[in-house]
Amino acid sequence: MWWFLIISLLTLLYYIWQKLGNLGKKYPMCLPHLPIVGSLPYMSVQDEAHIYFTKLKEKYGHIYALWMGPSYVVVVNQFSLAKDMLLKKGKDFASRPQMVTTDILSGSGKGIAFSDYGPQWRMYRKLVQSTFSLFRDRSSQNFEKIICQEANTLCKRLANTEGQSVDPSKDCFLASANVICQFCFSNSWKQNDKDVEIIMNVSDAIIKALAKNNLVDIFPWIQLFPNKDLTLLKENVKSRNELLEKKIKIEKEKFNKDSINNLLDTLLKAKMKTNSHLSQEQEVTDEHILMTLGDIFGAGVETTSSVIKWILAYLLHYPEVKEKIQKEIDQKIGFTRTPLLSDRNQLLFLESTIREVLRIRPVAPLLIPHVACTDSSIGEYTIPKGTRIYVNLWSIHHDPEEWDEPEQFNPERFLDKNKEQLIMPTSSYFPFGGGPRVCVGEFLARAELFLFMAWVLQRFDLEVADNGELPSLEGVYGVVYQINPFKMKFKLRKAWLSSVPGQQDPPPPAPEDS
Ligand code: 3NQ
Repeated sequence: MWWFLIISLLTLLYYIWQKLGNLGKKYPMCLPHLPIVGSLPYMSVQDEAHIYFTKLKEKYGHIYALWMGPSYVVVVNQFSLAKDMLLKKGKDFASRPQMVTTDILSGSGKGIAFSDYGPQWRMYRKLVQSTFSLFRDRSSQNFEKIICQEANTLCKRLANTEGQSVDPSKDCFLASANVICQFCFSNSWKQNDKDVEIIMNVSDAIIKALAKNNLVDIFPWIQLFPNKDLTLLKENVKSRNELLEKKIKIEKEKFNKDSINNLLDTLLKAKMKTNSHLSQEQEVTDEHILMTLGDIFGAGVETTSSVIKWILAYLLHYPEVKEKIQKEIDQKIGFTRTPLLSDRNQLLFLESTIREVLRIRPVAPLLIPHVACTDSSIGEYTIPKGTRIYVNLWSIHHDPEEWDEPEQFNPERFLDKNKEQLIMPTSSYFPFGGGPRVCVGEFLARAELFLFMAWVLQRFDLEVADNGELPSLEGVYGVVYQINPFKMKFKLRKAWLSSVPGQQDPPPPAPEDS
């Protein structure tokens, strides 16, 4: 009896202490929740997460909390709160949740996309950023040259389709894969190289498996039971790792510490520098190298190729937008030369269309989840250490308080009234995230989207497939917000053909040495 009284008294005192400790602290409104299952019984499964979280805003406001099983989660639906969290207090929220699926993908938190915030993450992030700077600044083999070479090859492949109804996925994947392959290894695959076919299929399988496994990320103990989707994820990640290891083994032979030309070189040189006296954290291991390359390769290919397909789909739905872009290309560039990055401040309709696609169909509608690495706050709301945070980019990019008719595809919202200047109508726009975890490949992604589209639209008319079907604009939620497969036709423009009568495609001129 005495024990019961003592335990009851201690529990009461703890409860009072908790309440007193929270006096004056304001927490986001929380969905109803039960022990163990959390808020899940009260949540709808009809809509995809980003749509459902946006609908919940009507009842719970711009920021609210819920329990995903045992995990306390906060959803941020408004740009000023997102800005506070990502930019003003970026370091407080720069960690990542430890999840079963991303642990499988990242070798238990190695690499830079899913690894925890700290000295080791900062070291690898700096190594990647220094390599990006190398490709931006040097005159030979810089990003612009590499992308133009791949754009030229892409256009030749599309010309060979001779106006048949084709799925653009493989060509878009190969073009962006070769750009990131140059960045990682200073070489590229040929179109019929079997490995690139395998990588594409494995990548697709991983993305699909990740989408099916969200329950195990909420209840990790589920992995103790037979789970075919998790087995599939493990098998495909194993294949991805083997393919990458094979590539690394071949390219490693060319390593010369005095001539650093790509990301693998940068990582191998860093490994040479780290020796036994350095702490475990500072040591560069082969697995960290593998996972960092896996992150950059996967992010570089899947995001860019996905957005290119969204742009093609929207231009099929809005042919008048495509016409305006082509008219602008014909006026500003013509057919005597191929597009360059310096044309970005000339081709305003193309640039505004790219921005609008990134708004209306963000690559990561909920970004990659963040975690509070210390007790902090978002706006006036207290956020305890360990809270998982979803930044609802979908809600932010479709906020009717910030965007005029947000559901409408309207690239000209990014142009001034005279259509002569690019503008940003609101700050409610984070297509590449923000803060310490901002997309490390933003510059490359924007350059690829612009150049690939400028080259394709200079040469081809885009037409719906022979079955007359337009692509679905619904999309499939996942680590990358992908478009459903579709077919279309690329037909060489008469204007292009008459400009180079009977000639082979002009080789891509060497862009101005920057
Ligand atoms: C990739 C494995 C590849 O086979 C499929 C695509 C994956 C999952 C990438 C992931 C890195 C990776 N393995 O480590 C990227 C990810 C999640 C895209 C998918 C990404 C991202 C970047 N910007 C916007 C959205 C997602 C960063 C890591």
